[in-house]
Amino acid sequence: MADIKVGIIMGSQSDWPTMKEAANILDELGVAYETRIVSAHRTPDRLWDYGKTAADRGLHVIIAGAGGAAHLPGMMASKTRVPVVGVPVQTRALSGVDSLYSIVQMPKGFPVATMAIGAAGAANAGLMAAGILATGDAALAARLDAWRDALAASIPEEPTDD
Ligand code: RP5
Repeated sequence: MADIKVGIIMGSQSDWPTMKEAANILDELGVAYETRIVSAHRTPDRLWDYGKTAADRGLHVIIAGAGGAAHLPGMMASKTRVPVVGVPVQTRALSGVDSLYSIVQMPKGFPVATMAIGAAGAANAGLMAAGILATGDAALAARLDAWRDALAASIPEEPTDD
């Protein structure tokens, strides 16, 4: 089994199309990860077990996405010292502002590194996790630098009408 240092967790199957953006980035960068559905409300015991065992299982970063009353990232941060990167999933009723506010306003002592709402936030969560791991992994650091350089190179200097 690959040495898995990143956990991608989400409150529901319905979050996966968003959270897959984080997984795609990690795939591009050659970072192994696990994926789990862990709902703060529907499967609280699963949340507790995941948080309780995360550090001992060798996880270095947890990417946690949820929508609406998005308590998963914050509760996970309460249960483990493993850094939690929160992704506010875009909801239909309130466009994800509810998710954002639920995740970002953590009390002092239990931080969640909160990303943007939706797909861009999930992709950035993947990049954030890779950046954290890259501080102790020179090969990954080189791959991440190359990824960033390629993105910069893909941006045209001038706009066109097409
Ligand atoms: C949250 O409720 C999940 O993270 C999801 O974003 C939202 C809706 O879940 P489903 O009703 O689609 O399962 O807990």
